[in-house]
Amino acid sequence: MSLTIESITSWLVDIPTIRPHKLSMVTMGCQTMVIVKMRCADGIIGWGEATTIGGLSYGAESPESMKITIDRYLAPLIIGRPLAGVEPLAAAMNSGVSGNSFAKSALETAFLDALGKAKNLPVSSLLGGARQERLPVLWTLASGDTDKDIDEGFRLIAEGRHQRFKLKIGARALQDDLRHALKIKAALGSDVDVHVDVNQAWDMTTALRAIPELHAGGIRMIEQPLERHDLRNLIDLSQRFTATILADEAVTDSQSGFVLANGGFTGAWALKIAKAGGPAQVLKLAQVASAAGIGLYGGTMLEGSIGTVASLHAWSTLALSEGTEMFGPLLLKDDILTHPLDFSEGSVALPSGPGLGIEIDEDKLLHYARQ
Ligand code: MUC
Ligand code: MG
Repeated sequence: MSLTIESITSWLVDIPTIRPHKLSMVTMGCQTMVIVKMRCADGIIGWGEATTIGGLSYGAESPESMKITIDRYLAPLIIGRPLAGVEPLAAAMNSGVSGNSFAKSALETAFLDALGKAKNLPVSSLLGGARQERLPVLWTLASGDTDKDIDEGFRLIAEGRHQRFKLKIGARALQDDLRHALKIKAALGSDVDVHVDVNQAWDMTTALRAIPELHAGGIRMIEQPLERHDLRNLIDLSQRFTATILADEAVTDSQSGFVLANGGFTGAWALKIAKAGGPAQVLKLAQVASAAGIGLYGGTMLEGSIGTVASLHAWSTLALSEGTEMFGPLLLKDDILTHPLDFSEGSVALPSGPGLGIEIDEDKLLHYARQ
């Protein structure tokens, strides 16, 4: 069987968030997803998604640049190629386009979806096989208001939806951030795991002051406290404190992971398919982590359902010491799937059908697509 890729179409899809989502560098009121449809021979369709956070505030690719990269540069490199393994696809994309891992991730996802449908296998089987059918999912409390965050946390616990939370800090003065995080942790209680994500907002002096206070207040894990290139100090923090240091912006793919591991980093890594170039590429970073004894966390770029499911297929093949944050679709007011994902009791079910195992509502996709 030699099915080929026949065409690639992409759309910019804007869906509002259910409430403002406040990070250290941006407040989001809407998420923009680049949705990719890959048509292959025999009518097989693969879907993919490239998504970032806050335009250009998180990464070096904007939604608009991802669409142009896909349409003008990546699609011509892969149209006409066979639906075979992902490595020749990655080699073809890398031969003509450097960087741009977010755009490449959408195409690797669409390719895996199509290949899985052609072989009647779920994407997790193409990636090594699922070890788990449900994955744990935390929720981020990031309304920007301490009391609203506490109410939201209690509501989600009462509804049985999440038992674990992440807080976004770094936008305010340190004392205000400490008060905010410690008040939420104290209110939710000792049974509820809470970690903070600083999104690069601190320098080393601030981190040395803040981490012991947060840890003493029961906050077990500190995500990306320092600027992404400050690897020397990130390694130092990971060795100095018993609180787990979770690297996010500082670790993207297997090469950057190797540099951190080789330097003696001892914490955990937030894996994201977009940072690595796709669900297959990110597993190379996971291999570096397991060889180096570094913990793993299934990270989100606040993707919609396609990017979330693509990540879940990859995470299902791993032992994730720190769980996942794959709640992206729940932050959005609407979904482009015909059947939304099954989130309950602090977990999400891995779809089991061929490919990604999801069906797209194309009318809804076109409704939210930019003209
Ligand atoms: C990030 O930096 O981790 C993931 C969850 C969330 O609330 O924000 C993102 C980005
Ligand atoms: Mg983060």
